[in-house]
Amino acid sequence: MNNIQEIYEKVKRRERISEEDALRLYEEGELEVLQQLAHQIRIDKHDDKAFYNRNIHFEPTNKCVYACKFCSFARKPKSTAEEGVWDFGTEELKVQLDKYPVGALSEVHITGGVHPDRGVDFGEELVSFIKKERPEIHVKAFTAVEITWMAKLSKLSVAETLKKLKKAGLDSLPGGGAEIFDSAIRRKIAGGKAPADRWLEVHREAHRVGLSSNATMLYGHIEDYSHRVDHMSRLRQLQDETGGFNSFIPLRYRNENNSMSNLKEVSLEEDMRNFAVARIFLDNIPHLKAYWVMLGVEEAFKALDYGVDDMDGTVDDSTKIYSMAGSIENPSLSREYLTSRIADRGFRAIERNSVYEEI
Ligand code: V47
Ligand code: SF4
Repeated sequence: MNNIQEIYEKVKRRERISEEDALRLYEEGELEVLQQLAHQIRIDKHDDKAFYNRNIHFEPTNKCVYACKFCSFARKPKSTAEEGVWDFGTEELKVQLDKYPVGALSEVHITGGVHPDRGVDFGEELVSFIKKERPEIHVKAFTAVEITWMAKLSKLSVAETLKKLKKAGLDSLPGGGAEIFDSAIRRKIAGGKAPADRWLEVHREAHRVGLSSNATMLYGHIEDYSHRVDHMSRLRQLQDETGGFNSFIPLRYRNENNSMSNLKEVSLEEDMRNFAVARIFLDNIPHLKAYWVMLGVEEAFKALDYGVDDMDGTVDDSTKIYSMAGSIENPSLSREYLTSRIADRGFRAIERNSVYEEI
């Protein structure tokens, strides 16, 4: 087994590190060294660019057939409007879109609860509605868990479901639903939802039909470092095979209003360590995203020094998933603010589209 100095040297030579190496970096790596290594890798890949986009989220429903223990957002399918449940369709989507003049948005991100009665037809309806109203907007919609459910309800294969959605205008898949792939941990925190192999298979199939995607990792709950390494390793393998992932997004577990609220949230230092190790280990996924809505604005800017090159987007107060879990209320950042704060930290703010072409 390599000692920590040998692993540092390996990283400096840009050799791929093993799972064992990554585990050792988590356990024994000095934060300052990890920071320097991750930073050099991000500079090699992206120079001093820090990407963002102009996006909103649309969350069609918070009804969900699953009951993940970390989730503060979902409600039981039979809950009533008085209990805070919503079921939105194209009418509400139109109200959202109409708030923005043409050209003011480049992406709509759609995700929500797994609705008991909504199959692929509903997905097609939402996606094609956006394309009809705003053909220039990139539609990044439906996690692998939502796709799996739609396919089941509509009695279609995953490939057929993805092809139908793509034909309706779907452009890419978001990275949600990945949580943590290890089966024992996943079973404990994410109940009966799509297992790891299924999540990976949906993304493999998406890449095969020409849809790129992102990948997340929910960390800082009951997993240990070996589970994080296993998670990233499975993503690295799939990326070697398909090349279809655009970005990796670590999501720190937030502990308000859910069934695991007894757990403490991890520290800022732990977040930074995690970003740095992810940047070093995932040598084949081009972008590393700090989703400021979840992480906190200051924390996300800080992460730019630890390998992160992407801040996600303006968001404009359009998501509830994180505020319900204890994160920022009414999350919204202006382009001007993002740009000037990124510059303050010594990086160059670059507006991108959803597949990281510069605008
Ligand atoms: O899969 C839910 C996470 C994800 C909590 O692809 C929680 O660009 C922390 O995937 N604490 C959905 N995390 C959001 C998501 C996402 C977000 C931004 C950008 C992209 C992208 C994808 O939210 C879920 C789950 O892992 N989540 N509850 C919580 N209490
Ligand atoms: Fe449902 Fe997603 Fe929440 Fe799990 S994380 S309960 S699948 S909305």
